[in-house]
Amino acid sequence: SSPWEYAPAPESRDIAGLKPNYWMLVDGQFVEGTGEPLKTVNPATEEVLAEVSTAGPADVDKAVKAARRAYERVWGRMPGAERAKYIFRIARLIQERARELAVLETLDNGKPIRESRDVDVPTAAAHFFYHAGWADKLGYAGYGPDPRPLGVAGQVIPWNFPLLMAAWKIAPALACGNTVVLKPAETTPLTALVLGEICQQADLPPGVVNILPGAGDVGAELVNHPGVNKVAFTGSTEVGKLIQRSVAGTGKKLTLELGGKAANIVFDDAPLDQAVEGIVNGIFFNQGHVCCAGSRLLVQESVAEELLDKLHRRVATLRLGDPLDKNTDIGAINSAEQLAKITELAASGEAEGARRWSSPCALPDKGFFFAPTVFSDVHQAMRIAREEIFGPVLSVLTFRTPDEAVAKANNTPYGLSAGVWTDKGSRILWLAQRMRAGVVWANTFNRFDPSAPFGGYQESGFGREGGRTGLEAYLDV
Ligand code: TXE
Repeated sequence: SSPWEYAPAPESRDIAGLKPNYWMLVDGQFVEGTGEPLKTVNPATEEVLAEVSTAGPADVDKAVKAARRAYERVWGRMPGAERAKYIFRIARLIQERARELAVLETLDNGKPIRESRDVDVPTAAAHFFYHAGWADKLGYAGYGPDPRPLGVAGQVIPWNFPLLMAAWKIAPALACGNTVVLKPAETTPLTALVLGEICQQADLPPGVVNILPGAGDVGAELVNHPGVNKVAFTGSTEVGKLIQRSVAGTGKKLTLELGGKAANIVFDDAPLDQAVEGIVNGIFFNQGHVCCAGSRLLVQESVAEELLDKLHRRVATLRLGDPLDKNTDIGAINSAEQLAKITELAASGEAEGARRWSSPCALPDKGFFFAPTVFSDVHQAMRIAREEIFGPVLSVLTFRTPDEAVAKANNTPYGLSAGVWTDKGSRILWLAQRMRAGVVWANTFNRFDPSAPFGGYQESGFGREGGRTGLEAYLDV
C-alpha cells in the first residue's frame, strides 16, 4: 500500500473556532504573557494551528496572587451550594460547546474524533457534573463535618487528554472551595484555554481559575511558588520525582499521577474474542498515549498462539489516518519527540530479540504516525517490557500458572492499572487482591467514571483523583 496525503477539511477550523492567537487567562481576563510565544501544531499535518502566548515568572506570580485574592475574598467563603451552581454551569457549557471542543482537541492532539467526541468531552463534562454534586455535601464526605479547602492549587497536566485532565484537576479543586492556576502541556494548550473561556461564560468570579500556557519552566515556577498550597501533577515519572523533591519541606500538599506499564492478563478460560477487543482498546486507544494503557499482555501459554493469531488479524483491521475522519481508529502521535521515543523503544525490542509484527496499514507521508505494533517472544528483562513506551506498541509475554501471572504483572516499578480476562469470578478477586495497581479491570479495560478513584502505587505516584477519595486531595480535615 502506498502512502497518501491529506489535509483536514477547511471547515474543521471554523467548527473548532480556531483563532490565530491565544492569550492566557489571569484574574478573569485573557492577557498576553511575557514569555516567548509558542506555536501549537496539528500533529497529523505538521501545520501550525495557532500562536499561543506563554507565561513568564511575573505572570505566574500575578496568577497565583489573583487566585489567592479570589480564594480569600470570594470562593473560599462561598457556601458549597453556591459554588455548585457555577460548576454545574461549566458542565452544561462543555456540553453546549461539545462539537467545537472535540474538533479542537483532535486538531491539537491528533486523537481520533470518535474518541474526543465520545470519551474526552463527555467525560470532562461528567467530571464537572459529578463534582458539582459534592460541593454542598463535603460534610458528608467522611472527612469530618467541616472539612476546609487548602487555598490555591497549582496544577500541571500532560498532552494526552488535554481537556479531560484539566477537568480532572479543576472540578474537584473548585468543588472543595480552592482556587486554581493550571498549566496545560506545551503541545496541547488550546482546549484548556477554551475551558478558561467557558469559566468566564459561567460568570466564575475573576481569579478562581487561571490558565497559564508554557513549557516545563512555567510548571516549575508554578509548583515552586510560595503562594501555592497544593500541587497536583500528571505527567512523566521523571518530572514527578523532580516536583516531589522540590516541594519537600514546603508543607504543600502533593498528588502525583505518573507513568505506568499495566499488565493485561488473559487466562485460557477467557472468551478470547472479547479479550482481543479489550486488548486492542487497552493499548491502541488514544494511540497508546495513556498512563494506564495495557501495554504488557500476559497470556496463558496454552492459548497464546491462538490469541496472538486473532490479535494480529484484528489489529490489521484498525484504520490509521485522518484523525478528523469518524472511521479512524488510530490517529497521530502527539509530537515528533514522542514519535522518536516510540521508534527508538520499538527498535530496542527488535535488537533485544523480540519478534516484531506491525500492521500493514499505509502511513500518511506527512504528520507523526506509527503503525500499531505487537511484539511477541518478549522477555521481562527487555526494555519494551519494563519502560513506558506511551505509544501503540504492545509487548506480549506468557505465563503458565496464576502465581506466575501475578509475579510477572507485579514485576514493575509502576502500579497504576491492570486487567484480567477470565470466566472465573473467584480468580478475579484472588488476582485483584494480589495486584499492586490502583485499578484492576475485570473483563474490560480503560473504563473511567468520575465516581471511581483513579491513581497509582509505587512510581505511578500517589493520591487519588475522582470519587469521594479524590476530594481528600483538596481538603484539610
Ligand atoms: O512529560 P512531562 P513529556 C510519560 C510518557 C512520555 C514521557 C515524556 O512516557 O513519553 O512521559 O512526556 C510539565 N516542573 N508521560 O515530556 O515532561 C510539562 O510542561 C513542572 C506519562 O510530555 O512530564 C507538561 O505540562 N512541570 C503521562 C507536563 O509537565 C514540568 C503523561 C508533563 O510533561 C516540568 C505524559 C518541571 N520541571 C507523559 N517539566 C501520564 N502519566 O499520563 C515539564 N513539566
